[in-house]
Amino acid sequence: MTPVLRCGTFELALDRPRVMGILNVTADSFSDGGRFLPQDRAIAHGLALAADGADLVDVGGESTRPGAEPVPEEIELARVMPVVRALVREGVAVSVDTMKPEVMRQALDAGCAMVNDVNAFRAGGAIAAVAPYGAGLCAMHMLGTPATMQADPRYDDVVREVRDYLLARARALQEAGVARSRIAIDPGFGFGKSHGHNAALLAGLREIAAAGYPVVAGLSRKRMIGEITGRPVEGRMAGSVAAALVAVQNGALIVRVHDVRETVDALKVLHALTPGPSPASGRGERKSPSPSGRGSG
Ligand code: HH2
Repeated sequence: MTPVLRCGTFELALDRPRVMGILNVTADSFSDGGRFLPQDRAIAHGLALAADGADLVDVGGESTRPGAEPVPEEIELARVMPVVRALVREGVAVSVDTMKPEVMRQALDAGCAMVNDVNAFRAGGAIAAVAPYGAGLCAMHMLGTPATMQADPRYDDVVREVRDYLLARARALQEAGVARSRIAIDPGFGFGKSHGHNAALLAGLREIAAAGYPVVAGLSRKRMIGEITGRPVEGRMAGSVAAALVAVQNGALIVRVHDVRETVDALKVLHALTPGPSPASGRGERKSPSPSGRGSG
């Protein structure tokens, strides 16, 4: 049977790698800060990502780049909610990238298909906010906070420590009644990791995937790509596409990317020319609609 990630009214069949398109409605994101702050532009870009083949469009209103300052809840809500509502209305499978329980709750009430939390639902009330809905949940590993995480990250065994942390967070969600089929995990490339840590995690991704939860990998345009290629953020597309392919070959089932069309094409070529995973294209299939996105949990 094909494994699926249950995402509210959508089901992502994981018989092939899936693509999550990044939509930052922020003033200061590292690669596109300010670009999609005007809401009409953000909505148009979200629709374009979906048309390019994004299975999920991940809407975030707070940058988590190293050194970023937290954004007040009202500002984050004002940034993301109109965009979330507009994209949901257009039938897009929307993910909300937030650490805040109230943003999670409002986005889920608006019909969000997934909550993507770089803080792995550690905020007080976060698990209680998401558990009653049927949406997908992505729990990511981060050492420290965005303000401090790159100061001097240290691990004894980065792959084992990140895997154990993610499994503990998945367990905490399941203990609150969240179905296993709703949970994805993400090692959090660049979140409290040196270049060596990121490289070790990419090489060891299969060990993390072996736990049985779908693995999300976000390498797009990140510093690691810049360090390898010597390119500034705006010149990292090819490097990012290559990194997405490596992640998929190492067991990632969802890649979080800025350049959706190029990544979808690359995954199609990977599939066509090598045995292994099927190409990523098209959108998540909608199952019988339940308008509020609430489900059995
Ligand atoms: N990376 C970023 C933000 N959210 N979520 C997951 N699951 N995995 C990631 O690797 C990840 C994430 C940071 O990238 P970006 O959104 O492009 O930048 P910023 O945080 O500056 O908005």
